Amino acid sequence: MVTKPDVPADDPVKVAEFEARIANGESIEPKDWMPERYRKQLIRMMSQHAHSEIVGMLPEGNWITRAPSLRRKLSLIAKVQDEAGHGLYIYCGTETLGVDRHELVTQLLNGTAKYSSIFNYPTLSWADIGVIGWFVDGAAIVNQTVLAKASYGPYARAMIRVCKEENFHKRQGYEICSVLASGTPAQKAMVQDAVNRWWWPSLMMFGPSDKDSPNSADLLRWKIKRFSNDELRQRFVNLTVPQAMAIGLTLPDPDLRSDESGREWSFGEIDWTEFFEVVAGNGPCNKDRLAARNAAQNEGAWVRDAAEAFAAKHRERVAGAA
Ligand code: BYC
Repeated sequence: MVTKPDVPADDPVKVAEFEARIANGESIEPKDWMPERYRKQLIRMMSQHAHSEIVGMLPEGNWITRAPSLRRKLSLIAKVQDEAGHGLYIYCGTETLGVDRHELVTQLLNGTAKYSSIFNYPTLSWADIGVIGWFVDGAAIVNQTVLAKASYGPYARAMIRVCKEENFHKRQGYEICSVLASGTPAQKAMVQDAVNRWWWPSLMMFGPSDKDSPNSADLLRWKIKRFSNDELRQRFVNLTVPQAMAIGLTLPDPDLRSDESGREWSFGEIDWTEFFEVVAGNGPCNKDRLAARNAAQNEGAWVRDAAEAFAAKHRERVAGAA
């Protein structure tokens, strides 16, 4: 793994004490001393995660008005609303590290922050909503169940709640897929097409392969991450292949093979050029996503102004009464 030497060194005695706490399995809390690099890594990763939840509302929100039944519409609205909650929750967690969320949101809006590559792909059919729940939330669960044991307390606690909700999301997605897969030939073709388009981008969600992951060394040493990108990707593949088989869908990888136990699946080469292009802002929907977030920010200005005016009046009233 390569490393990123971009933060000045901390007092070595304090670092040794901190690392002993980590080795001991202790939870690090906001007021505890922490190396500057630990803080920076957490702000980076948590803010990207919060942005992903917020941008992640867009591909699915696109289908709320076109859901095929009232029941599907209700569960999709609930899911998208949950993602907003996750984003706000994780922004709060990030603020415990001494950063202002406005700064983070500004970085998202001006295109200097990253968010998950997966949300730069379009949702072309109703089946995409099922596949997002099944693959994207499924991948999120694999990743975030482990993050629920991360060394930073506020992040770990946020992940416990988030994972409970992601489980519901995954089930609703898999159920949509299983209904379509056992439906008419046209429905089955629609869900197979969605699987074909979302499979490889879902594997990319876990990040670059371990040898190209500059942040993993820090994150694993400090037990923010507990498993590497490749280990979690493998876990996701092992869980998902049998689920696809159970509903009669195929995954678009001619190199998928199981070992003798039938539980460990090897898979083909990921197109890393595509991944890095999407992360660099050149995916199919990067520009649309940022435009939609900026439009929402501008259209919501009057709400923020009203809330601030209300808070100022309240402060005046309290000061007047004192
Ligand atoms: N997309 O050193 P690496 C959700 C960047 S939300 C874009 O391996 P790290 C959901 C990475 O940031 C899902 N960028 O990084 C929401 C780094 O760039 P910088 C989001 C990516 O942090 C709504 C560079 O590549 N989940 O589930 O060790 C609806 C090198 O990577 C991606 C989280 O955020 C990517 N896929 O590992 C439904 C979970 N991958 O910052 C569902 C928390 C990597 O050095 N995050 N990059 O410029 C993590 O677990 C880790 O940050 C990652 C990456 C595994 C994603």
